[in-house]
Amino acid sequence: MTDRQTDALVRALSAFQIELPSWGFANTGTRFGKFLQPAAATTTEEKFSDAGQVHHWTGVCPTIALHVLWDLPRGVQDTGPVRALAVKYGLRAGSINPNVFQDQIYKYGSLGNPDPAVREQALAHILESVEIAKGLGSRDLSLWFADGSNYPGTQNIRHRRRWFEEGLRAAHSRLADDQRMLVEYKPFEPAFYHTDIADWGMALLFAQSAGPKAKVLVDTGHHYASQNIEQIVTWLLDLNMLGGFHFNDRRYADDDLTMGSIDPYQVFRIFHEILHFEWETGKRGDIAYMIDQSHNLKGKIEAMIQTVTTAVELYAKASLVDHEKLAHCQAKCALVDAESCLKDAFSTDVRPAMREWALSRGLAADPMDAFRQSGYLERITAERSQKNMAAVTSYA
Ligand code: AFD
Ligand code: MN
Ligand code: MN
Repeated sequence: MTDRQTDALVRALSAFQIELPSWGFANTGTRFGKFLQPAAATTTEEKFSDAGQVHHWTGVCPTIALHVLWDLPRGVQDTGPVRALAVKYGLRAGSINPNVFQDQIYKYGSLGNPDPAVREQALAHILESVEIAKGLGSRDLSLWFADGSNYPGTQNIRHRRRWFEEGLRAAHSRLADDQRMLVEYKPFEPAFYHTDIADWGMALLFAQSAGPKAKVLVDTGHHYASQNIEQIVTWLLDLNMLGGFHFNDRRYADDDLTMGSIDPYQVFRIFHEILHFEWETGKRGDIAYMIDQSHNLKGKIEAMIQTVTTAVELYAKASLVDHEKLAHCQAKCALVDAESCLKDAFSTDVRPAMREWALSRGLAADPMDAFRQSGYLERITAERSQKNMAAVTSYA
C-alpha cells in the first residue's frame, strides 16, 4: 500500500461506525419456524449485554437499534430503564423502530389501512415512538411498513398512497429539530401483490413530501436480484436524501444473510460511491450505517461479529480507491484503467492493516477469537439455556 492509501485506510477505520440491531441477538426464524438457541437473548438487558460484547471486541458499534414493542413494551415508561442499560453496557440507544406490522389490527395495513381508526392507531404508535426517541436521545426514527396487498384489485393503491402521505407528514411534524425519520422501502414480503412503499422512488417521494427531516433508508435486501443498488445510493447522495442503510446480504429475497457472505463486491461498490462522493464534494455524508440481520442458524453474537468485521474490511478496501486517478480516467473514458481503480482496491488484503489499527486502539486484533477466548458465550449459555430450552421442550 502507498502512503496515501495507508493514510486513507487509517482515516476510514477511525471514522467507520455501524449500528447493531437489538433483534439480532434474540431468537427469530423464518415463516417455517425458528430454531431456538440456548444462549439467545430474551430480555432487553440481555440484548444490550450481547451487543455490548460486539462493541467491546470490535470497537465500532457504539449504538444499538431498538424495536419499540420488543424492547420498550411499556413505551415511554421504559426509556429510563433503557437509558440505564445503555450506560451499564457501554452503548447508546440508536435508531427507534416502531412496530406497525404484527398486531392483528394491522391485517390490512397500518398508515395505508382503509379503516381510518386503524390509521389513527398506527400514527399514535409512531408518535409515541418519536417521544421514545426523544427520551433516549435517539436521532433517527426508522420507519418500515409491511403494508400492501396480496391480490390484484383488492385495494385502491392511490388511496393508500395518499393515506401514507398524510401519516408521514403528521409524524414528521412531531420530530424535534435534531431528529430525522428514515423511510424504508421493500418491494415484497409480507405483502405479495403490492407493497405501499415498494421502491426507492416511492420512498423518496414520501420523504420529500413529509418534510426536510425525512430521508430514505436503503435496506440492501430490499431489491430485485439484478438491481444496481449503488446507482440508487449515488442518486440519493446527490439529492441529499440518503439517510442510511440496513445492511445484510441476500441470495434470493430479503434473506438477511451475513453481510458480504454472497456478494461482498456489491457492498464495496456501495461504500465506494459514498467515499467518492465525499472526496468530490469535500462533505462527509450524514449516513446511518446499520445492520438488519437476525440469524436463524449461526450463533447470534458470532454472526454479528462476523458481519461487523466484514463491514469494516469492505469499507477499508473502498477507502483505498485513488479518487483523483479515477476521476481522470472517467473523464477520458479510459475504461479498463477506471475499472481497475476499483478492482485493485477491492483485491487488496486490508486485514493486516486492520489488525495493526485495532491493536493501536487497544482493541483485539481478532475480535472473533478474543470473544471466543473470553468465555462470555459459555457463561450466558449456562445462565440462559434452562429458560430458553424450556421453550423447546414445550414445543416438542
Ligand atoms: C424486517 C423488514 C425490514 C425491517 C426489519 C426491522 O424486512 O427490513 O427494517 O424487519 O424491523 O427485516
Ligand atoms: Mn430493514
Ligand atoms: Mn428486511
